[in-house]
Amino acid sequence: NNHLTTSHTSITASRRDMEFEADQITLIGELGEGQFGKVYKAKARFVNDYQGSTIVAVKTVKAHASSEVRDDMLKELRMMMRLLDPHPNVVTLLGYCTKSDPVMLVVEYVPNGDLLTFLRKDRTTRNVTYANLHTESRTLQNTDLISFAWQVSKGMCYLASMQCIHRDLAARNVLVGEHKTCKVSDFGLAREGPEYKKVKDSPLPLRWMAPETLSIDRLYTTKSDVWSFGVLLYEIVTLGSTPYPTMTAQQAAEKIQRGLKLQKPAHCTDDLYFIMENCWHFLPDERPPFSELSAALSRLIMDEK
Ligand code: ACK
Repeated sequence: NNHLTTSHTSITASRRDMEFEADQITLIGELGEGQFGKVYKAKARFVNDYQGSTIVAVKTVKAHASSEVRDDMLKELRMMMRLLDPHPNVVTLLGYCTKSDPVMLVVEYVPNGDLLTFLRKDRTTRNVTYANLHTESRTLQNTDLISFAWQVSKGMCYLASMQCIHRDLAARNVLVGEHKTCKVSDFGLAREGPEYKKVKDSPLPLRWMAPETLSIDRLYTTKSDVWSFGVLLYEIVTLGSTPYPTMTAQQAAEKIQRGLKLQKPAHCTDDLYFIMENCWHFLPDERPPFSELSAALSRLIMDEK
């Protein structure tokens, strides 16, 4: 077993050969700026015993990152290592390189960028910040949109079954692969255990957060992920609108704690809004599990056909 230790984190790999040597990885180009630092497209040799090279995505930590940021990345790594069976709707960890500085996290390359940008690209009109452009969509059909939602719910079913709370589920953290596959990504905020209390003060995705995670206790559960999933559904039907567009994030947060819910977007069907609304029950226990959301969404897909 590979064993990796820092001052705060210790990781034990149950899959062998996940540690890459730095010379097995050749960076090709930059994909963008992630939560911890740059994300690169890279070539890796010997991924999963495949004798050749495979295109991968490599996440690195900023050169001057604090030890806290480094630890967060190692936590993300530890979280991902617990997800032993690859799931088609979750970005798969292929390995890591902890001997290098910066530390590198090697994940499956997902070619079509994040879902938020993907949805917005499909709008016919530019510079629209708040409108439901569903019917003016260029190429995405209704079934595509519901399929995105269904796929994310499947990925979340898997994460929930592994006791993984994502804590930052949003369209920007879903990646789009070949054939419009959706993969849940960015476990940066993900923490182990059925419940996790937040201690640190870092920027928070307020518009996506459930009331109980905004309260002083900041209690995260799979049911707070369900709330965020409802907001993600809103992002999908509106082709990437920002939730609570007329408010600042702070204003939205205050109102969410007092019971505010997103209104039904124009062109959103009653069936789909019903699913969203269910995610926004004030009491976490009243929100459906991901398995139920998944079943409801697959019924909608059947109805479309
Ligand atoms: O929208 P994007 O192209 O998709 O820009 C962001 C950027 O890196 C910072 O997060 C991209 N990205 C992140 N993870 C991956 C991945 N596994 N495969 C491909 N692109 C990725 C993301």
